[in-house]
Parts: sequence; C-alpha cells; structure tokens
Amino acid sequence: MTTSASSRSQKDKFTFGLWTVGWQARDPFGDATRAPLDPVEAVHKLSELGAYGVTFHDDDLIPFGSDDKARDACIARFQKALAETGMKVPMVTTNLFTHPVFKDGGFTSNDRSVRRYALRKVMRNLDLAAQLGAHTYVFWGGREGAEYDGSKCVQTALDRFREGMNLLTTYCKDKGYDLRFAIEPKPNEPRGDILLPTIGHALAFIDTLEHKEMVGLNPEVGHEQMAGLNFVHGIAQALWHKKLFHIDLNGQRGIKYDQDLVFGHGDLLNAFFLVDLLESAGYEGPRHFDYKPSRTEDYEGVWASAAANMRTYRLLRERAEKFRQDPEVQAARKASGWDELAQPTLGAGEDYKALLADKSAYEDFDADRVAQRGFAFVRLNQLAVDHLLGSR
Ligand code: DIG
Ligand code: MN
Ligand code: MN
Repeated sequence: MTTSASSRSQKDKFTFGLWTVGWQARDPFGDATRAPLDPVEAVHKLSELGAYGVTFHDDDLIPFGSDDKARDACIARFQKALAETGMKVPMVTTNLFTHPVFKDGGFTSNDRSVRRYALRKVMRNLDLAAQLGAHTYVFWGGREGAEYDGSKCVQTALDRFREGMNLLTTYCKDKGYDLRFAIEPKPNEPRGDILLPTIGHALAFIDTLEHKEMVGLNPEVGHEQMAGLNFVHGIAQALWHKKLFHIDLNGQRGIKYDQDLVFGHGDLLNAFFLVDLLESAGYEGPRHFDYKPSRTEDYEGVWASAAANMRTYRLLRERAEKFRQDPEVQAARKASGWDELAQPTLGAGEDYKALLADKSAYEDFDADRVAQRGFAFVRLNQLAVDHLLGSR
C-alpha cells in the first residue's frame, strides 16, 4: 500500500534516519548482512511507506572525505529525491563517532586538533542543515567519554563540551539560522561511559550554556532504559522544562547493549504511556524513529520493520485515546487521586503561617486512619492493559 505525500498527515510527522534503514548490519561480532542502500532509494521507499521526512548525519549522505564536487553531487541527488517525494528534513546531525580520528571523542577529545576539526565538521553541516530547511540539530556525543577514570578530567571535558556548544550556538545566531540544538543522552556504548549519560545530566548541563534557550533534548527510548530509568518519567520532566525539542523512538529490552529495536518491541506498556503522554501533552515535533532493522533481516524485512514503527505508533495512539475517553478509566483515575494531585497543596492565598494555624494538617491529623486508604493503581493499570490488548 503506498501513501502519497498529500495523504501523509501532519499529525503523524513520522521521520527516519538514513542510517536506520541503511544500516548494513555490521556489528562487533559479524560482517554486514545487507548491501549498501542508496540514500535516494531510502527517501523514495520511506515516502511510499508513509513517512513525513528523513534525517541524516553528514557522512550518511556524503561519504567521508568526498571532495566538493562529489559532495555537491550527493546533495543535488538528495534534494531531487526530496522534491520528487515531498519528503522533509526536520533534523540533521553530525557523525563524530565513526572515523578513527574521533576514537577519544570530538568536542572532548584529549587531542585539541581533533576538537577543532570536530567543530569545523559540525559548522559545515550546520550550513547544509539550514540550506535543507531543518529546524533541529542533534548532538549525540557517542564518543564523548572514557573507559578509564584516569584518562581525562571530566570537569575539564565538560568545559570543552560547553565551549563547543557555546561556539556553535553563537555561529547559528550570527548566521541567522532557524535551528535549535538537541542533545541526545546515552549512558554508554561505544564508550565505556559517555558524558551527559541521561536526561537529567543533560538538563543540568544545558542550564550552564551561554545560549541555553537554543538548546534542548533529543531523548532516545532505549538509552534511558539502558540506565534502568523510566523513559516516560524522563520525557515528562523534559516536557516540564520545555526542553523536548525532538525524540528518538525505538525499543529496548532491559539493561543490556543498545538494541535499537522497532518502536514498541521493547517495553510495550511504557510505549503506550509514552504515546499517551506525547499526544496529550501536545508535543508537535517529529515522531523520529532511530532504530536498527535486525541483522537477521533482508531488505524486505527492513521495509517491513520501518512500516512496523509507524503502525505501532498509530495503534498505540488510537488505544491511548480510547483509554483516556473511557468513563471507567476516568472514574478509576478519580478514585486513585489523579485529579487531586493537580490541586495545589496550599489553598488560594494560603502561606506557611496559615498552614501552621491549620490544626487539621498536623495536630489533629490521624495518620493511621489516612494510611488505611487504598489508591487502586493496579486496577487503573489493568484498564490500561485491557485497552492495550484491545479488550475494551
Ligand atoms: C544514536 O542513537 C544517535 C545517532 O544515531 C544520531 O547521532 C542520533 C540522532 O538521532 N542518535
Ligand atoms: Mn540507540
Ligand atoms: Mn538516537
């Protein structure tokens, strides 16, 4: 079934990285199982499947080391495919992790010449991102980190990371680019420990930047889950800080290597509540899939996996909407105090003096009696499972 550009709904805004469907499935223990994929073919195929756009690292589109003539030809072919399909490029990013020169990082390499090279590589690709109409630029510091606690001073590394981000945000502002930066946290892999490992670390770092208003987050499902964290909680806090600038959707099955499974093929119940959160919070950014078609798949399987990401998101969105509209769920939420939590703890105009004067809040408070209350969270959760399984 093909989906023309006109029938692609803005509501979905499904996007894919060229590096996802183009992954040749080389891993640390085995060679590629698939032939290289032409980015132009990826654009057309993803368009046919109903995607809204594609994203890329500079090296995904332009082979590392290409001369200007070859680079221009790659860009021209890509732009022609975008024009033919109507596909957008909402996000662009830089590969600062594949070439051996980045083996100790880009912005935080102990080698200063590598740090300067990395900044120039990003600046060149920021120009291309702006040229293609992207509005988000992702920074995944996959090689920013270490295997040994003595190999670098992390405080100094963070100084260098901040120096880089401040220079690049200043560059974009001076050039007048309509770009926002999105930092993508990950706890480890390929480095033993990666700097800015979680949403929390990244939020704190962003707050120290010169142009912090330009910098937000691109959290990835599996990366928080690799650290044993709840992705829905992380996204909720990112939204609370108004820093959810982009999102990488995929699946992960517990604390292990980065699986990059199809969205929903990991913790499906957490994916249900994630979609419920994104949709009810009014997140307007792309639903970006950063996943790897399993090494076991041929290209027929690759395209089926791309479609699976979008299908799963749509199914979860339908079920989350029904869940929220279900009168029994609304009653169960009321019984569990969901609505009561939204009520401020202090009354209108009440200050600590009024609280101290309220004997029902402490002196006359019967903790043993109140402790008897049940919150019926399990019943509420089973209603979610019922909706997820389509039995309501
Ligand atoms: C991996 O999760 C990273 C890289 O693929 C890329 O830099 C970023 C963009 O979403 N995700
Ligand atoms: Mn990942
Ligand atoms: Mn990612």
